[in-house]
Amino acid sequence: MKVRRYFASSMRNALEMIRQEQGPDVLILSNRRVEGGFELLTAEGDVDPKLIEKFTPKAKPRVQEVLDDAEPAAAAQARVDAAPSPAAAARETPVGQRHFRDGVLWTNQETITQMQGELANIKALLQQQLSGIAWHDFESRSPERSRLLRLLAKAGIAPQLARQIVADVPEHLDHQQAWRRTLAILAARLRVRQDPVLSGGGRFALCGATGVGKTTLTAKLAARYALAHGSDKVALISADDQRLGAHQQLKIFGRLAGIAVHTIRNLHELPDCLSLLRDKPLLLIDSPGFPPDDPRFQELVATLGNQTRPIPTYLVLSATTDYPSIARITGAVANERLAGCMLTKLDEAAILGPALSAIMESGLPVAYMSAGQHVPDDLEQASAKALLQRMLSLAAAAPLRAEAAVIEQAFAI
Ligand SMILES: Nc1nc2c(ncn2[C@@H]2O[C@H](COP(=O)(O)OP(=O)(O)O)[C@@H](O)[C@H]2O)c(=O)[nH]1
Ligand SMILES: [Mg+2]
Repeated sequence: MKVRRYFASSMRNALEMIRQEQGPDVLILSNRRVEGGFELLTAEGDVDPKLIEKFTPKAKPRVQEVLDDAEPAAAAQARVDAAPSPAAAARETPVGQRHFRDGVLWTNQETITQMQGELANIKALLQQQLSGIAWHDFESRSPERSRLLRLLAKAGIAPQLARQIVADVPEHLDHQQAWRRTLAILAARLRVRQDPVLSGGGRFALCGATGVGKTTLTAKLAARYALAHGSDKVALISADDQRLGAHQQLKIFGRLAGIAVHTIRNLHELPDCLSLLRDKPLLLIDSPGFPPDDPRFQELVATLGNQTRPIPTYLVLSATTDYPSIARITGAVANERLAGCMLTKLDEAAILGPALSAIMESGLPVAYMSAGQHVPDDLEQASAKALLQRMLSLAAAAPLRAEAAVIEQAFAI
């Protein structure tokens, strides 16, 4: 075995030199800071097994892994820099930090990954225990509020939001009063936009994820308006160039209802189409569904909002979507100018708190809601009272009590 010495001005350069000369599979025996740079010792040729055992308990460190560990440069370089020379170690390193023993940088990726995993487990365990302790403490100090918290959790209200809501309920109220106050706070947070489309007409667009019911809702709104004012007073634009047969879906409806349907292949065609249909008292734009993190989703919403006369755009949300998914959708368009949202599939949802929580947190007013597939019958103006009543009757019918673990999330750190 041959031990080779490398010297470079920085740790990164030294590692790069080693990699170029010896390839990625090399045993690094030690590293240390010396005057003017870093010195690394590597083993070449047949390596003494005892040496391997001493320096690499699990696997051979690879240069690439060392480089990986060196990223992000600032953090890891600081660690590398902190690695003392053998002589200096005893003098300079406080006892608690002597993990770089004898100036050796432990670069074994497997060991680091294992340690990271264990630390993450300990962290999760601590967080869980602390939130449990906080919850039990809260329960003994504020029994009424904790009772309210359980009720909200059973309805599916997101734990953190539930905690904010009960914090606004005064302590001295009896249970009936406290519950009424809780519902009043929920009703105030659940904003509603009164009949924006059907009452006065105008130009509107519907956007949202795939399959939430955008096209069905577009058809329902168009049919309702046509019934009240005549089918020639409304036109539809199908901008869904993504889903197979999407244009066709709306065209068939248009033929049946006697409503004009125009299709566009991309958003560049929108301004011309809008100007063609400028005399229609109601113009509805149906759009393709995108996953929330798809840049085309934001682009679509931004394009609709950036027209010469911005088009009020409504986010269509399905009540059957779970809280993290729906919060991800509302989060993706949080910075866009949306006029509000519409909530579909209320008939299919077994719990309503998750969707309502995400809506309340987004601040988007609800304009319409639908609880069925029938065009145009299954469409109603949104009402906070009706939504909350539905949420509570679903909660009452739910077979399970809210799990303590769910409520403890309200106290998660
Ligand atoms: N149960 C129920 N189904 C709905 C509702 N709204 C839409 N749907 C159905 O959901 C499916 C997808 O609807 P669609 O309008 O094509 O969704 P889009 O991809 O967002 O345009 C269709 O089968 C609709 O009939 C609703 O309120 N309740
Ligand atoms: Mg559609």
